[in-house]
Amino acid sequence: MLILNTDLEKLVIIPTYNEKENITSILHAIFNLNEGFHILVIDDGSPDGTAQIVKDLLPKFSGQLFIEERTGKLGLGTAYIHGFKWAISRNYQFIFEIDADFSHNPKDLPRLYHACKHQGADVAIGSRYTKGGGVVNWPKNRIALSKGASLYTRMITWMPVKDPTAGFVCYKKEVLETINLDEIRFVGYAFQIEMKFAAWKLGFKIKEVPIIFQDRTYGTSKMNKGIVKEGILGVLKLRWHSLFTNYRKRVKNSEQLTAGAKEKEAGEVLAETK
Ligand SMILES: Nc1nc2c(ncn2[C@@H]2O[C@H](COP(=O)(O)OP(=O)(O)OP(=O)(O)O)[C@@H](O)[C@H]2O)c(=O)[nH]1
Ligand SMILES: [Mg+2]
Repeated sequence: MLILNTDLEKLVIIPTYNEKENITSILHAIFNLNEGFHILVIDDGSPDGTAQIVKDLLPKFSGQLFIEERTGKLGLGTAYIHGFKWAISRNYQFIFEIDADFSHNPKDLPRLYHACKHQGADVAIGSRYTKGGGVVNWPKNRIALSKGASLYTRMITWMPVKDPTAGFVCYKKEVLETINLDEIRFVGYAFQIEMKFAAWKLGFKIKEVPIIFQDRTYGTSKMNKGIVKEGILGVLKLRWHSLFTNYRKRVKNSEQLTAGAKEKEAGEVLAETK
């Protein structure tokens, strides 16, 4: 594995499972921003050949596009953990999560970056439920599930984040280095919730940037009952651990303690700015 020592700036991680209808367009949409985003695709052996499509594009986007292939569908959470470690080892300063299915508009990536780079955020969340955010085209039952999950998470954890299940996020490298990624074990919604919860508990500043979320037009959803169940139980587990065990200690990376986060109390959620 080649490890570069120079500081690289922005890496967008896209986890994929059967996204052949979306992958080419999402890669082009991000590169066409011309904002210097690099992209790492984490493909879990998609039977529809998503990985091959990416590999065919590698020469065209040499030095900006990368792929990591895993052998089976191991889940969104572990795909991101794999990508986070990859990004840290190459010294990327800002690391983004985005879905492949255009539910998140790539044009919003620079706004998430701006929040972290210039507005004091350590974590910027592309938020559907903050002022100015929204959801279009989603079936009513999905909106109800998502809003219900947000409310439930807030009630149980007291984390003041309006869209805790959001999968459109920018993390400063320091956040991902400080969290012990091996202790994050959830896979679906619960993974997204736990990453934010861990960052907040470790004292990092979170900012919600309003975005409009769209239902996917192409390909199929990988959402299932197991993911919902994991979310419901996972949130309870987080609360339990934070009340009765030393959650901060468990989730903090003991090898890479950063002075800044070391003694902080729970982080703040920054006020919305235009
Ligand atoms: N590598 C990898 N990627 C996955 C896995 N499951 C889902 N993904 C990807 O994660 C992203 C989000 O998955 P979606 O199926 O869109 O899940 P969702 O957004 O909760 O569901 P919908 O809103 O119904 O689309 C997409 O880019 C998927 O291809 C997985 O097990 N491994
Ligand atoms: Mg989706």
